[in-house]
Amino acid sequence: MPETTSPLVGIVMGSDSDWPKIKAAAAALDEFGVPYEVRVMSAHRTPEVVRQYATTAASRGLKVLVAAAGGAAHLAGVVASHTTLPVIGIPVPTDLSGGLDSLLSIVQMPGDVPVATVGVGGGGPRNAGLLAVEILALGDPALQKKLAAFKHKLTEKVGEKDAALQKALRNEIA
Ligand code: RP5
Repeated sequence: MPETTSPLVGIVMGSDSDWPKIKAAAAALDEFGVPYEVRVMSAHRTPEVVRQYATTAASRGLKVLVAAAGGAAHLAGVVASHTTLPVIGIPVPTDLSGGLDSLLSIVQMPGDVPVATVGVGGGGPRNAGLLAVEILALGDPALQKKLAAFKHKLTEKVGEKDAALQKALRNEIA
């Protein structure tokens, strides 16, 4: 994590048990050199801490909030209710249908209180980090350039995989 600049992204999670499942979000921010902070707080166990954090986030210079929780996952929604900053929700996988409970708790927000929800597991947490980077890049040409290079690399990588597959298929047929 970059330590010299103040954090632009706040990552909060309902429990420390969530961290191993969502740390790809932080890794994506690291990849782009975006400073962030990580906190554990719970909509149910520490509601006052959550309220304090969300209401002061913008004045502390944070620009995007990422909130991860599992099960009755109300953290992202509660954070969003207390701030005008964009909030990205990460549903944490659980034993109930792989985390369908988390997903529905986060994605089914009432109108007027948006939470941008990423997928459960897989590329979800990484996408949360990347989405935060994209939001920040709107006002940061240098970050925008890094994102363009990232997209270009993706195209190259998939192109290489396609070429390798075509070659393997030709060899199978021959
Ligand atoms: C949620 O409850 C947390 O986000 C976590 O996913 C889940 C279980 O928390 P622990 O019992 O492991 O602390 O609020």
